[in-house]
Amino acid sequence: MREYQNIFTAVQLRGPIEPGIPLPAGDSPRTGQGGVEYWFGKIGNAQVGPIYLGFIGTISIVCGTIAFVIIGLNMWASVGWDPIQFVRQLFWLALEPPPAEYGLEILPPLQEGGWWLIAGFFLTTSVILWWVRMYRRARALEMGTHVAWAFASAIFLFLSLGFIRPLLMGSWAEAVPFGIFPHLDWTAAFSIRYGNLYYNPFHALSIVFLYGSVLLFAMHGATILAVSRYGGEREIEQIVDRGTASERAALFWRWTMGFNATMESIHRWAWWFAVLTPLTGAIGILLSGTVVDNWYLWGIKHGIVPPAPDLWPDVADPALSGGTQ
Ligand code: 07D
Repeated sequence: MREYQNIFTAVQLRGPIEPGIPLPAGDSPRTGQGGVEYWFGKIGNAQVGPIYLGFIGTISIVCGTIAFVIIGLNMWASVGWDPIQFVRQLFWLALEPPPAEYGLEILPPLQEGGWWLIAGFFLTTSVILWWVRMYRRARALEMGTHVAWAFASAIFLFLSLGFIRPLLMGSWAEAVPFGIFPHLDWTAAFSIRYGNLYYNPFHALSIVFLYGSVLLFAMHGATILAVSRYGGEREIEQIVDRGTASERAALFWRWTMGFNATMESIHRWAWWFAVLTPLTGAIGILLSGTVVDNWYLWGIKHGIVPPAPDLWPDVADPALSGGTQ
């Protein structure tokens, strides 16, 4: 059967394994020799590995595994070490941060948040070391460090939620619990505690960039697929060429919406939207409870929210009598 081939639907050639460029002097060697895997070839490159783990990568994985195991064992202990209940209730189980009375104590009792702090320490170390590894691998390949800086933006939100804001509020109890539904419940409780997060303009901005990222991703992915019959997936060479798939793709957008990003600028659009999602989100989180105590009342004060009495004149909103913002 004849089958149309481009780089997306590549014929899986079986050549010698490509090890990558020589490593700088003093770098740890790559792990494994690499091999070819048919099913990976269906969704990406058929060659898997060799992977560069190095010292930092190995320590990062060790720390991540320690965090994962501490969280898992605490959850298992919380159902009396019953393996069936562990599996049945897994999505509901939690490892909670210390209660408010411990403030920012370095090591509260293990069963009262101590384990949460230890797991948090190892998880944070793991995430930061993974960042260092991404930065260093990019430098070793003489690339830009854009991936590392985008990752840093996500790490900033992660640290704002679990470390910086609790420090500002003076209590670990402010941080997010580990657990699937427990962390979702935490977001709902946080939203209610601060008077509805929808009225936090930085939460709104974060959603704009999140949804914007989705839109850009769909537009760019679809455009490149649509011109792949003209070799559109060879995006970068095509930036500088005339009469290419890229030019046709640009023309499509100029015809349909009057404006087109360039092959280069579309990737800047995507990078900035993705980066600004957690960055604006982190600002919103850091302002909640530190600068603004109630986003709903803040919204009324700044003319964003119509005050409830206008809508229901006979109902007195209790929040309006005691709130601070
Ligand atoms: C979370 C941080 C980086 C993560 C890193 C990874 C590991 C894994 C593994 C232990 C993603 C580290 C972790 C390696 C560990 C093991 C095994 C990035 C993260 C580095 N909201 N909301 C956002 C919407 C509502 C609430 C952002 C929509 C309600 C809270 C985003 C809706 C309530 C917070 C967003 C909606 C509420 C958010 C996240 C709709 C109650 C945040 C952006 C349609 C449910 C976070 C300012 C992101 C934030 C956040 C979207 C509704 C609460 C834009 C679409 C009203 C408390 N919400 N939300 O990139 O930044 O996350 O808020 O209703 O903290 Mg929201």
